[in-house]
Amino acid sequence: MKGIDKPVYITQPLLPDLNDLQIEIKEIFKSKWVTNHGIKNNLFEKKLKVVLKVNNVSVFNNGTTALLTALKAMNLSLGSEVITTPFTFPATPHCISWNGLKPVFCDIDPETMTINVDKIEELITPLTSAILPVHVYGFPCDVKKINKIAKKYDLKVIYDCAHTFSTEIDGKGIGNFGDISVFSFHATKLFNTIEGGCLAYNDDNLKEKIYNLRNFGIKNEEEVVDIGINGKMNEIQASIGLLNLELYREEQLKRMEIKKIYTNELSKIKEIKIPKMPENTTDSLQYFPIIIEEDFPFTRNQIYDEFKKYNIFTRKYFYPICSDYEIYKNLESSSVNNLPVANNLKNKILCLPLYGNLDKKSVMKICDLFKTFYNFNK
Ligand code: T4K
Repeated sequence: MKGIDKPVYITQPLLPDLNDLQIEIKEIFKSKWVTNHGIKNNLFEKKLKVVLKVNNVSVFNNGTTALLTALKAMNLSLGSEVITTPFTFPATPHCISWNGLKPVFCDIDPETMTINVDKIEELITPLTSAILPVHVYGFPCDVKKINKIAKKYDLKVIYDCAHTFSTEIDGKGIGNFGDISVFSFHATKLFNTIEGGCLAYNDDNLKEKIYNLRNFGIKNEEEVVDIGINGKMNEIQASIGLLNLELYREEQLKRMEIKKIYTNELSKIKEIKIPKMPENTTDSLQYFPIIIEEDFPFTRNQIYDEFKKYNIFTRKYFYPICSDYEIYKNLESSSVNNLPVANNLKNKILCLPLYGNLDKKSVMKICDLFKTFYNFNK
């Protein structure tokens, strides 16, 4: 079978029309106010509140500084433990560690691939201060159960919503669960500002604290009241956000069509499992992960390598898992015995290309290649 002429990557950034961006940039240049809580930032936050259906939004220069700040804003005791998932991007446990806290890895649910809520309580110790679950690939965590556990043990909940822009559970924005939620607007995300992110939270009392933390802890010209960071989004990033807010819905519709083709074609192969979104949840369409079962003729790694020969670049998100990293592997919670599901899934998971501009011919090519691999020995 012939390969594809141009490389097909896991994603392609959603970019606004260059002429529209030029108009925005002209305005910014004219104003001479290019960063530090400018007009575009304020407008962007206002619009995001509506889209995310939350009371407060604070934008950041990337998702990682937003997550660092979210943890800092929770006032967790230094050295305390934060229960999280190993099945995530390194930023999640790294932000815990950068705050002088200890990540404690909890296994994942085999269906949703998010933190296994039935395993959280056994990891709680007198040192536990928070839970940091991740709505991985867009699949929501069991927010009700997490809330119940948090209440019972008086723990803070910080949600990593990097993959769930615009997701709703029973019509409620995904940023409404837990104490605070973190979104990433990186170029690889459905909705992006090239680099960027935000915090969403309903507690109005957090607003001033987060505002200060995002800007070195500066309250005013003569008072520095907190150990802050430089997390500010610049005005060009905010402009891209404003323009992309007009475009992301259409991008989602296009992705939905691609997902339909993948699902129709690949569900014919029973050795390929396609995780299902719960009925009460809208899909952000951030990623399209599939699970290559053991009885498929090719392993996940073989498929990944084969695709490369055809100019198709799938991704093994998330392999290795965070508990495999040299820096975390000696933690007690990193033992394979503690994380059997995550350790099994890391060798079977494969994310397929998903972006609006991906042409149907390439999608069919990917599906046909799977069928060729499947029939290889037949
Ligand atoms: N929490 C979670 C659960 C996350 O997934 C992430 C980020 C974060 C927190 C932290 O948020 P940020 O601080 O990043 O806002 C990418 C992204 O860099 C990262 O944002 C994302 N998660 C992660 C899942 O994916 P890589 O190492 O896979 O990126 P890279 O450079 O290999 O890009 C992937 C593909 O995307 C490329 O092969 C081609 C395409 N691409 C990429 C870029 C940057 C483009 O077509 N154009 C581009 O400009 O991490």
